[in-house]
Amino acid sequence: MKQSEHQRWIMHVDMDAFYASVEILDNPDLKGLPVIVGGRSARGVVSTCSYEARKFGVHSAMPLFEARRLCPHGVYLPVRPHRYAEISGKIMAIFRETSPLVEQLSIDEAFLDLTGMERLGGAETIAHQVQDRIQEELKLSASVGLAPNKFLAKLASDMDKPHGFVKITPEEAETMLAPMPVTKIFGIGRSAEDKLKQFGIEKIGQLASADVTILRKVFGINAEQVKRLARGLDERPVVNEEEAKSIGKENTFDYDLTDFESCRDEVLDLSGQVGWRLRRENLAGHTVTLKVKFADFHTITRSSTGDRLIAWDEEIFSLAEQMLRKINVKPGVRLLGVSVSNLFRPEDEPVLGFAEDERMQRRNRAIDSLKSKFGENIIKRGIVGKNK
Ligand code: TTP
Ligand code: MG
Repeated sequence: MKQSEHQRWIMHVDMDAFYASVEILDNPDLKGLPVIVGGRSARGVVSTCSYEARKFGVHSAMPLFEARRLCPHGVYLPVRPHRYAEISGKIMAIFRETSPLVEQLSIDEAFLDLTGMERLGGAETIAHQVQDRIQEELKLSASVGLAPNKFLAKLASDMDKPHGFVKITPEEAETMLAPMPVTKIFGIGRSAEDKLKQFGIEKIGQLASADVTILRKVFGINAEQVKRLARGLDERPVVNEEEAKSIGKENTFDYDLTDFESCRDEVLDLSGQVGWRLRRENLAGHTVTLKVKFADFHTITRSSTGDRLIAWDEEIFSLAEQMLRKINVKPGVRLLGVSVSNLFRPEDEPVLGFAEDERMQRRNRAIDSLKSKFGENIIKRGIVGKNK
């Protein structure tokens, strides 16, 4: 197959032991000690820990009591989300000074598109400069991956942690991927792994040369894309936040939800909140996205794009619910999110008046006026006829 038209260079940066590193930054006496950050919520799990603590087997999402058993001499600290967000802002500012195309993935990681920066020294030099600036200006350690696309760049940043710098060239990508387990491909979770195993596919190399008809049985319409990833090919662009603008709401639960009904109730409530925000800003969108974070932090998103503009609670909910129905929530859901993207600002009311159901419009308007008078929490939408 032909090589993609032009050579891109994508950088992925991921901070090392982020929360723990910030705690050590603010209290240098902790340097070199096993520092475990977590707690403060009802769940009592480890958020993250320093690399010294990882030697004892402590890791993210582990119950704190287990961490204390493995590492009784560790320094246990509560999370300070505002402080981490503040530092995260400074890191992202360095990225934005470096490239006009920055896509933040989470509090401590982002993609930067460094394509076409030869005049500024080339992608590799710039990537080193970013890593050095984080170290010198913020006194924090980051790991860097530099590669022709997002998939490889993210893989690379994780290959030599902490303070790694791994570059993958287009030529070496396929050979390097071949012996890796299929789960290294983002989106291949345990269930896909099990199904692939039934076809004798365990390594990325086998995936790359597998028959597409077999892959369709596991990945459906995404089969071709998975096969391309397995060959180290990925065309997804780095997307700036403004372009990715969406209106959404998520909710993290104190206890994992394990049944469809509870999840549906939450999705209904979230849909109402998102709908209200959309209408308040006089926006409507084409795409509804459902985000599900499971108890083990594995996160999936499902999107559904309609051909007409969506702004009413019921329409958002109906699409979100359809997507939820296809997801197995039994392993435990810790977070649900609903968002609407592909936003447009209808010029005037009639454009929004596409909904056939007059009653639905009246109901939404009535709720909106209550919410704007008394605040967002005055009404929580629920399934009619369900006993709580
Ligand atoms: P990660 O980048 O996954 O982890 P890390 O930065 O602590 O360590 P690494 O060097 O392996 O990248 O997550 C970033 C932060 O997100 C982490 O510092 C704390 C938070 N987090 C949680 O609160 N719970 C979790 O289960 C995970 C994985 C992360
Ligand atoms: Mg990190």
